Formats: sequence, structure tokens, C-alpha cells
Amino acid sequence: MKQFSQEFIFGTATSSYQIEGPASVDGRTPSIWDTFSYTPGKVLGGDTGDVACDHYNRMEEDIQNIKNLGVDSYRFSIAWPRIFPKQGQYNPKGMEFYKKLAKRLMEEGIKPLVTIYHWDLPQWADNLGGWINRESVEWFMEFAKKCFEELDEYVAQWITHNEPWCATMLGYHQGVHAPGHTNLDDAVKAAHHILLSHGQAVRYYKSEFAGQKPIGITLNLSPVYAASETMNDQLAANNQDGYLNRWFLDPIFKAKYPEDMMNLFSKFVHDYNFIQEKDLQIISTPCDFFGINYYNRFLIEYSAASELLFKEAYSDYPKSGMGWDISPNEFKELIHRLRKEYTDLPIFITENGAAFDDVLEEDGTVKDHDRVDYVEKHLTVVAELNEEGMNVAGYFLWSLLDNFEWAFGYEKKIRNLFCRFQNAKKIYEK
Ligand code: IFM
Repeated sequence: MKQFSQEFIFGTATSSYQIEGPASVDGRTPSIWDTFSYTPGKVLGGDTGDVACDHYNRMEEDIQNIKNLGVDSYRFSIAWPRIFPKQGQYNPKGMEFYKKLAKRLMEEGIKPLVTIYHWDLPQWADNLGGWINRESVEWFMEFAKKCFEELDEYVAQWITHNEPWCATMLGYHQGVHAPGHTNLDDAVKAAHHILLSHGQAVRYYKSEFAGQKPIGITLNLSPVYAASETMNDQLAANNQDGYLNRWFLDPIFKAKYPEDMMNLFSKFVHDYNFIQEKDLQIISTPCDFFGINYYNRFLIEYSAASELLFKEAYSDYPKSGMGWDISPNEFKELIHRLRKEYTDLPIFITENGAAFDDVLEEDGTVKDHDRVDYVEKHLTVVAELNEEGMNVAGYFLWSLLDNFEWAFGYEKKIRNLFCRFQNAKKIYEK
């Protein structure tokens, strides 16, 4: 049996827009995801987060579900348009919901891990240019400060941003997420401002709330492999690694953007004047831990036809319901690389999990073998990493609830079935 230390944190995670529902009560105004999901053709089946898991109304029931899971911690995010429905206008009613949630979790002995931004930018902010506008850093700071002031006493750990790559490259470059832009120039600016707002929030928190709770950021990272030994495929894999991983890791941990990527991007990014003096120092402000969301590896090959000269290659790995390679061994390699090239900070796996279609047994039940297998394999890797002294301090299963999976709407079942996780967890008792 693999052992986890007593301090190891088992948790489960969600985000506001994906589960809350009640999109226009208690003063909330639309976010970019309300607008995007109401735009025909953007979300599969025309699904929206209007109702989602109705968590806003069913919070108490969900807390009991979390409690029954026996996890140590619950990671959730705060809907910015509930807190600042209009520019500069604080809405205490919106904050009340999160205060109650965090307090109730504490009462039940569950540590609240709060993500400040998980993609639901207020529409008013997007109307002013969204993350492309440098003023977004100030808007975010106003929001973050209110969260710190009102919630810090109930929160165990803070995450400034979830997956800036998705928020910017999917949202401003590939156009498949809100706000749906399709140019790299916008995406790179948006990424810079998100990272800058992260650094500023960490600085502010550490100076105003010194010695309080651990604070960090969560990136989605995937190890990238070349489909062949050819120079072209190696180059292509390096480009994807730069686009997905290094563009975010380097500024956070090395206070610089990767030069090879700056050159590659320069065909689309007109100038880099938006990077001002001291920005990179701020972005690289030391954190207390590093959050990683891990789902899959990438196999990449050269493509002359694609903007950044790479595309996904055929891979014969078994796939999750999202079509992603199931790749626990590569998960281990990713952590080794991070330890070697980037950081000694405690690592939290702030998301891991898999979508699978329900398979009905003869007796009409769903035994969920694939998901159990996926979770067990990844938990085994975490345990092995800790045996090697890699300091992985926690693991959060995505997701607590079967939720709104962004552009896929409610199509993908990316959930944690309570009893299944409990079973998996029993194998790895602390
Ligand atoms: O559902 C998402 C989550 O919002 C961010 N990380 C990946 C998950 C699965 O796609």
C-alpha cells in the first residue's frame, strides 16, 4: 500500500461559473461566459451556466456531499461579477455567499482553498478591453483585495489565477473560450496582464496580510514529446512546449519570457512594449506553493501550415472521454522537470481527473472502472514522487460535480463520483 503523510491534503475542486447557476440573482451581472454561451455556435448544444449544478441554491447539500467524501480540503472560485457587478461597485450580497460557504466548510473541518479568478471576467470589464487593457490589473486588484479583506479569516490557502494559458490562449488566440478572440497579439497581452495581476496580488497579500495563509498560482501543464527524431518534429515539440508551458513558467520562476518564443510570436505580436520595466520582477514575486493541473501529455509533429509550426500527432495511447492521452508516467516526468528547471516550492496537484461516458453494468449501475483506474494511476505517481522526496503536498480531484465543461457544455462527464473516489482513496490511506 502506498503511504501518504498525515499532512498530505486530499481535496476536490470546482469553479464558480461551472457549478453555481443563478446567474442574475443578488446583484450578479453577466460575465464573458454568459455572453459567450449565449452566442450561437460557441458552446455545444447551446448549453449555458444559467442553472449548472444550482450550487448557489444547494450549497448546504453540496457541503454535506464534500463532508461525506472525507476529503481534507475543497477548492472553489469566486465569481467576479457577483462581487463587482459594475466597475468600482462592490456588492456585499455577492460576498455573503462565499463567506457562508467558507465558514460552513471550516465548521465541518474542511479547508477552503480559494481561487480568485477562474475565467468569469465581468462583461463590463470586457467592454473596456478585458485582459488586453492594462487597467485590468487594477480592476483585478480591487477584486482581489476585497476577497482578501472579507474572506481571509476563513480561507486556508489562496490561488490568484487558474490556468492563465486557457484564459488567454483558448480565449484570445484560439477563440474557443470566452471572449472568443482569434489573434496571438491579444492573447500575449492578456497573458502578460493576468500574470502581472497575479504578481501584484501576491505582493499586496504578503505585505498586508504578512504571515497569513499560503498563496500561489495554478498553471495547466502538459509534457510535450516529439513524434519523431527529425529536426522538424523536435522543433515543433519545442514550440508547443514554449506556447503551453514555458510562456507561463519562465516569467513566474525566471522573471523572463522565453526568447525563442518571443521570436516565433513576433510574426503576430507587433511589439512587446506592453512589457514595462519592473513587470517581470513583479510577476516573479515568490509564492508559497505552486499549483499544477495535470490531465495529459502531448505528442507533437511539425506542420508548415500552422501558425506556430506544430500540430498534434497521432498517438496510440488510451484516451479519456475528452480524447486526451492517459499518461501517468509522463506526469511523473513533468514533476521531475519542474523540480530540475523551475522550483523547490511545495507542489499541489490542484486538478486531476478524467471524463468518461457512463457504462451501464447488467444490474443497471455504473461502476466507473475507467475513472477509478485513472485516479489510482495518478495517485500512485504522486505517492511515488513523494517517496523520491519531490514534495507534492496535495491532490485535488476534478471535479466535485458533473459540471458545465466550457465549450463542451454538459456533454462531457468529467466528474468525481463520490463513492468511487472514496474507494480509490482507501487504497492510499494516510
Ligand atoms: O473543467 C476544466 C476546469 O475548469 C479547468 N481545468 C480543466 C478542467 C477540465 O477540462
